[in-house]
Amino acid sequence: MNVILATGNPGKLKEMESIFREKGNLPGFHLSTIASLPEEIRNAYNPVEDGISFLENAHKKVLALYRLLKEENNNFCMIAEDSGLEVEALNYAPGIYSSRYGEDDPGRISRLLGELEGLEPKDRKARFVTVAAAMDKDGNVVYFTGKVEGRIATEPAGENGFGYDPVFFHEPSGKTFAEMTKDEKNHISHRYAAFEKLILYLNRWSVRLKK
Ligand code: ITT
Repeated sequence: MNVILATGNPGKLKEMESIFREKGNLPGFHLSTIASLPEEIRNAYNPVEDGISFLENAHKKVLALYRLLKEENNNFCMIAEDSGLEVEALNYAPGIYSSRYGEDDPGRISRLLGELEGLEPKDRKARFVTVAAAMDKDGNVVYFTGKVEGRIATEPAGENGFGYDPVFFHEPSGKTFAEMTKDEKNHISHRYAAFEKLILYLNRWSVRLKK
């Protein structure tokens, strides 16, 4: 079975691939990305993220690819995720709008820091959330959620990761996600928590397929 990771975000893709490399012992499964699909499918893959929850948007992403691939005779499983940052003091914004909160990562971070200006650490609580979805060739879909708690730092620190990582301070580690190595982040992140469960499910699925 061809397991296709569907995301247009290179930071997410790197993390998803490395979680799959570590955990994805999936006999009979071949991991690939939308980059390996024929050009016309790649170009046509443009899910509209107008859902009102992470789950709905994750569903829209796998469904968009399913619609493009369902005529193919191959056995495949599509995997996508919707994720974002929820800040308590901002009524859980930017949430599902995290990628649209500003023009680019520096713009999004500076807007966030501006909104929280003057707030003490205890009032800067935030969490990253991921909802990962897997859909098979018959349109069956499963979802897994992962979260990680932290707070928004007063200024960016670190060069690693992507998105809001430079301002997401993880209390137990004493550093921001951008100050962590790839491996450190990948073992505590919201994405890891969701994909760990999803991969466990795929493993059980592959065992059943072999019976
Ligand atoms: P795809 O939909 O193509 O997967 P996207 O970037 O549009 O890519 P989302 O709609 O799920 O993805 O938006 C998620 C945004 O939340 C992402 O662009 C970042 O700004 C932020 N985000 C999610 N996970 C993050 C992480 O681990 N570190 C930092 N920022 C993150």
